[in-house]
Amino acid sequence: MLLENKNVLIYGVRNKRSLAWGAAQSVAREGARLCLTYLSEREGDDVRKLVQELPNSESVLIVPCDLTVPEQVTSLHERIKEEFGTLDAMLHAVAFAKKEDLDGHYLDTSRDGFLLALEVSAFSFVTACKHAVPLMTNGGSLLTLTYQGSQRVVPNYNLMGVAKAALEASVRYLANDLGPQNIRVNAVSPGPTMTLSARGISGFVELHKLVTEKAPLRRNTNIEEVGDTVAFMASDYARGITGEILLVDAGVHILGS
Ligand code: IMJ
Repeated sequence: MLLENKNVLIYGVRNKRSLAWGAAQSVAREGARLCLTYLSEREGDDVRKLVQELPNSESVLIVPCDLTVPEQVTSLHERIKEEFGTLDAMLHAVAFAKKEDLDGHYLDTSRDGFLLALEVSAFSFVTACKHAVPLMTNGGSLLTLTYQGSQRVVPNYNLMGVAKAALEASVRYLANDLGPQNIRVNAVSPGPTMTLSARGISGFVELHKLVTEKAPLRRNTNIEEVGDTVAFMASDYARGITGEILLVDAGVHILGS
């Protein structure tokens, strides 16, 4: 088991299709002790139900936490310190932009929408890292999820592309800050995946179909393979990797058109 005796914190499980849920399953299977967070009480009920499917479900810590509310982040980490003592890995699978900012022209982005998307999708990773670091006394692995729309123009990704560019640059600066403490900082970048965050986005279904036809592996990315990559990146097998944006996209990124 890759993660035996390791403690892992995961933000962003919402339902069984969540990339964070794929990660929770892989990480639990590899023997880690888990803490999962949720936003609202309703989502808390859903997460508690999902967790029953995990091995050792009774030892999973489930705590409410909105990364934009400092007191909630502080009390989450107090709980983790009490229950786990230390932390070995953290996955941040959190993003939000207003629906109106994921359509039409990027030129029409409002100041409010911009600040919200960058706060929730990029600065929240800095917050999560800042709080995790004091518990990573034996080194650690800090992880986030990104998307290739940060580097290339993808129809309608718009403001999220800009937020993910800030997130990816944060990964590099944080990796440089924390390397001396043997804390690695990386992002996993999945191809288009059928999650709640992607369905309902205009053009998503068409893009999904195009990937099935053109991707070197002739299929889309699934949450299980992204989860296994997260487990690897959290483990000591990835001990030489930091500051990296790792694409897990069935090969789509190598294509020219
Ligand atoms: C999102 C928008 C436009 C194109 C998109 C996506 N493509 C993909 C996504 C091609 C794969 C999904 N993605 C990578 C995201 O980061 C999604 C973030 C997101 C989604 C929503 C939908 C509902 C809402 N706000 C959101 N904020 C961020 O209200």
